[in-house]
Amino acid sequence: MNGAESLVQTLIAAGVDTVFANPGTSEMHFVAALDRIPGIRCVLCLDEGVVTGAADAYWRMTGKPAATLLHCGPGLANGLANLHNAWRASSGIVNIVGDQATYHRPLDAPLTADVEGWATPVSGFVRRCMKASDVGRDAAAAITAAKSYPGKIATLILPADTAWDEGGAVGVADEPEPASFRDEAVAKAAEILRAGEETMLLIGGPALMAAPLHLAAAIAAAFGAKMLAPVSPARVERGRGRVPIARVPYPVDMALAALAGIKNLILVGATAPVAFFAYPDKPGYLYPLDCKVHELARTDEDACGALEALADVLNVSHDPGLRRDDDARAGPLTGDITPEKLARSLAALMPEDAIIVDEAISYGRGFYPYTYNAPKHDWLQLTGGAIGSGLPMATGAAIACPDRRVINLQADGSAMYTVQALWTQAREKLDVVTIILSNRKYAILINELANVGANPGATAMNMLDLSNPDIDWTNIAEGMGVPAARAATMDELNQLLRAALERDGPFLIELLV
Ligand SMILES: Cc1ncc(C[n+]2csc(CCOP(=O)(O)OP(=O)(O)O)c2C)c(N)n1
Repeated sequence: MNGAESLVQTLIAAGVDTVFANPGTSEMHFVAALDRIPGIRCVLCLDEGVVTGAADAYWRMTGKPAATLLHCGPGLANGLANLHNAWRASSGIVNIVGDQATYHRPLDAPLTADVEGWATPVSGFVRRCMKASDVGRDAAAAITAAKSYPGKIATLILPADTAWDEGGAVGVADEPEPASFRDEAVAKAAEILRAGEETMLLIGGPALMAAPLHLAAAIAAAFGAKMLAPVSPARVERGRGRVPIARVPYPVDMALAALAGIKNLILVGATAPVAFFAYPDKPGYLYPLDCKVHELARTDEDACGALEALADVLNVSHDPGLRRDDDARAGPLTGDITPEKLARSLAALMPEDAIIVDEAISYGRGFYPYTYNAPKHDWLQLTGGAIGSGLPMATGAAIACPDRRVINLQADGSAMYTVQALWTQAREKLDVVTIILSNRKYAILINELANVGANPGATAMNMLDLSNPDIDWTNIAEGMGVPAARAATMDELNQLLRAALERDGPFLIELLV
């Protein structure tokens, strides 16, 4: 057995059965081992940003790490922005980077780079294999790290000779212990809630799954507390029968208003809310100056367990009786396209158990409330602000959940970063409907110019304009094997969306907004 074969066997033994790949020469023995040993689905992606974004969503939907296959430092570097988003989402990924052979590295050949230096800021684990006989052990350590709560990016650097040399041995990954929570934090949260001051629970991470969210809502209702989710959560289970939770608004003034008057902020698997950026004369923290912040569970602690314990201490029943089954699906709507109508039509037409991948940026700000009563679904978002995650995440979510429909609400500017994902969707015949919100500009940045107090002229506005030439989305999609059509009214959209959700494979709708 060579080192590469021991790597593949170690992955399979630990249940890692999907690799998102963009290989090069130094990974050829890994590629050959994946070919010889059945058990891993290999998904070719035509840019590393697609690889890493897909692996991120795969974890978010399965709680199981996928592996990546990246080529040397520059391949990793191409994937860094979506690794940043995955790191912000606390996603577990076995991030495998092939590299120069150990004895070739000192020669400083052109692709030699500081792989560790690029990997470290987004990784919870970085290790370079030094000989074939260690590859299985190192891979097992990486898998264990990737699975450790709440999920980590574990970068394993695989020099070519450690892959091709004989002497490989299969490693055994651990199933890491679940994280714990602190009893004293639970007692303190109980005390705060009982005291009856204005209190808010900020719910993040795995506590945004349906069951813990119901429990949090029951606690909040029993003690008159408010609840919010962070501005960009990794995954929320929502829709009919589930707790409708709003997010901290993105615009600073709206966020300050949402948290005004709060005396106690209890963090449940979330961090204290801060503005995305600094703006002249606006605060960075989004809660009032006299508000005390308490960590019921840090992001690396078991937030769901902490909620269970808090409910026990407070004697709160697990059924909050808060379900909104009023079936207010006011749609699909017709006429001109507006964000509200789009969200309502989506709520009316989406099937049960859909996965919404939201990189709608400015156009999607208001989608959330209009989809509370949609059939139950998952909502995945851009977590780290590094745009270009939507199409890759839709791809990874569809690989993760082949029985579910994925709907990608996708701003056009962001889509252009990783548009190659469409090709993978076509090749893998994934049930993804992409709705391109084609406003032909960087609309959010036009607002931001005003927010920072800048006074734009023609040069500035030209840098935020995506027309001249207009991007032809239907041709782009079709050129990569994804059938596509354009909609300029709600009626056209409804018709296309209905049809797209009934057919097999991917479809793209360019929505002229
Ligand atoms: C990797 C990365 N590059 C650049 C930016 C800066 N940026 C933020 S939003 C944006 C434009 C988004 O445009 P689009 O996706 O069309 O959405 P819209 O603003 O029109 O809603 C840019 C370039 C970023 N956030 N991340």
